[in-house]
Amino acid sequence: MLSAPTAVPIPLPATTARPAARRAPGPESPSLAWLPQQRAAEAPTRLAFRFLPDGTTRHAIDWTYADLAGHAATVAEEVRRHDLRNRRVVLALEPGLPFVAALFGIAGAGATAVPAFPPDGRGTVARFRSIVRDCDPDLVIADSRSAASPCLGEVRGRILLDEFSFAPRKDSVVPPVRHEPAIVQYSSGSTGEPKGIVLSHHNVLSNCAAIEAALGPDPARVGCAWLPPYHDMGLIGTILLAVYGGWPLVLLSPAHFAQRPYRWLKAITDHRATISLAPNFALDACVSTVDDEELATLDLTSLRRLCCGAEPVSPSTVDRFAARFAPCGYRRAALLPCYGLAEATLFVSGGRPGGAARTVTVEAPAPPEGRASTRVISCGSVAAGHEVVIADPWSGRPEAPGRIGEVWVRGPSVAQGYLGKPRLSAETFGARLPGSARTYLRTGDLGFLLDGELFITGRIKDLIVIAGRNLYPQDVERTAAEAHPRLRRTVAFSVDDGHAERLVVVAEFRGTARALAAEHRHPSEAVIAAVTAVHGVRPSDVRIVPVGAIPVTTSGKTRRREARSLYLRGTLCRPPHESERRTGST
Ligand code: 649
Repeated sequence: MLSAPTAVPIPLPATTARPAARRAPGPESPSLAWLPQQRAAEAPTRLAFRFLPDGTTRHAIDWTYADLAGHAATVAEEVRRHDLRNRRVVLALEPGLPFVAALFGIAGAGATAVPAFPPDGRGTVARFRSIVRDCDPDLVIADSRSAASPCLGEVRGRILLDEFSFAPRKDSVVPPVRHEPAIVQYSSGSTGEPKGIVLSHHNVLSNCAAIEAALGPDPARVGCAWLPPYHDMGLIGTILLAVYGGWPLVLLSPAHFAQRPYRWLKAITDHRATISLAPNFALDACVSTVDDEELATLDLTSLRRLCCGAEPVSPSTVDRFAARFAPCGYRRAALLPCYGLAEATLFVSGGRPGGAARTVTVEAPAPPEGRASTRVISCGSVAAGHEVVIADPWSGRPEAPGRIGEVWVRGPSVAQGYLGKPRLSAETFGARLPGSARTYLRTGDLGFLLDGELFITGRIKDLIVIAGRNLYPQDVERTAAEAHPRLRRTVAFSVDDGHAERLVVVAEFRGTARALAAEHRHPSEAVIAAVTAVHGVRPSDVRIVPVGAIPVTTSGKTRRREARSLYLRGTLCRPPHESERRTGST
C-alpha cells in the first residue's frame, strides 16, 4: 500500500487563502502531470485528497499536494522504465488514492492512461478483456487483488502497485505533450463493441477550465464525491478537476455509496463540503433510503453547488430531494443541472448567471385525453469557449431557437476521435452544417436552445415511435415509477411484434413476492392506467421484477437496449422472490 495514513483532523481545517500561484495551471499547461507539481510547488502542505476507505470518516487517509506529486513521480519513474511515451497503460486499480497517483504518474511518463474497472469477477472480466483487446496496451497497473485474474496476463507488462516500495520521489521532468493523448476513456455502456475516446491533455485541461468557469468563484471550495473513477464524470469532473482547481476533494468509493447513500450526505456534513455531484438516480436513492434518524445527523448548509447530470434531471426528483433535505439546510438553489458526454471530454453545459435552474414545459402532440406535456429542466449555459448548434438529425440543417433537434458541439474539449475507428470517428466528429467547413460532434441527443440555455429532451436512439407519435422513454419511466409507491427503477422501450411497434414497461418492485401478492391493486395495473392516461399509449406488456433486475452501467445508468434484449430473450428475472434484496440499507 501507499504511505502510512497521516493523522486526520476532522472536520477539514478551515481553508486558508491560497498563496499566489507561481504559474497557475490552465488550459495552456503542457501536461496533466504538471497540475500536481504546480500545486505542490505553490502549497505543498495543503490537503489535496481525503479518502474514506470504509465510507466513514473513521479511517480517513489524507494526501497533501506534496504527497500527491511525490507518489505520482514514483509511478512516473516506474512507467518511464518501460519507455512508453505515447503508448497506452491500462489503469485498473480500485477507487482510491493509488488510482489518483497512477493517473498523474502515467501522464508524467508521457504515456496515455486507459482507466478500466479492475477484473475482479463476473461481468468485469469480459469488459476488461474487450478494453485490452481494443486498446492494445503495453502495460497494466493493477493491484494484487486482481493479480490472480488470468486476463492480466494478456498484457505485455504489469505493475502491481501495492508490490513496489512507495517512498515519495522528487518531481521529475514532465514531457510537454499538450496535443498528445492523455486519456482513452471507454464508455460505461455495453460490453459489445468498445469505443475508446481519445482525449488530449489540451482537451482535458480545456474542459476543466470550462467547468471552473461555470462553477464560479469559491475561495473555500471543498468537494465531495463517490463516482467511479473509470469514466468522464468521476475521472475528469472529479479527480482531475479538483487538482486543476486547487481545492481539496473528499472521496468515498461507489460501493459504499450504493450500499448506503446516507454515507455520501454524511461525508458532506462531516467535511463541510461546498460542492458535490451526482446523477439523478442518486438523489432518488437518498430520498428513498435515508430515514428520519439519519436525517437528524445531517447538515447540508455548507453545500453551495450540487451538480447533477449524466441522465435526465427530473424536476420531480429535484422537488422531492429539496423537500426531504430542506430541514438539514439543503438549498434548492444549490442544484446545478449539467449536460455532457465523454466524446466532449465531459462537460458541455451547466450553470447560469441568474442562479437557480429554470424549468420549462414542453408540449408534445396531445393524446385525446392525456397530458402529454413534460417539464424539462434547463442544463444551463453552454461551456465557455464552446459552441452548441441544434440541427435536424436527418437533413443536417440548423433548427430555429426553441425547436428540438440534435445537439451538435464544437470546441476545445471535443475529443480527438475513437481509437482505431476512423470511419466511425468521421461520422461522429465530422458533422457539418450546409455550406460550412466547420466540424461538429454529433451527440445523438435531442434538445433545444432557449435564451442561450440548453435543454435536453432525450436520445435519438431511445426514442419510442408508436403510431407516428414520439415518446421519450424517460417520460414514460417517470410516470410508471410514480404510479405505485413500491416501484423503483423502471425502463420503457418498444418492440416490434411483426405488425407494429408495441410499448413495454419493466418496473422493479421493492418488496417480497408475498408483499407483491398482498397489494390490493397489482402494480402493473397501476402502471398501465397511469401510462395510458398520461401518454395516450397503452403499454402492451408490463413486467414487475425484483430490485436489481434492470441492467445498469457502472455509473448507474439504465441500459435500455440491454433491458430490451433481455426481455426479448425472456431472461428478465421473474417477479420478486421470497428473500427480498435489500438496497441502501446496510
Ligand atoms: C455527464 C457525463 C455531467 C456523461 C458534470 C459536471 C466535486 C467535484 C466536481 C464537481 C462537484 C464536486 O454522462 C456530464 C457534467 C461536473 C461538475 C464538477 O462538479 N457522459 S457519458 O458519456 O457517460 O454519457 C453521455 C450521455 O448521457 C446523457 C446524454 O445522453 C449523453 O449523450 N446525459 C444527459 N441526458 C439528459 N440530461 C442530462 N443533463 C444529461 N447529461 C448526460
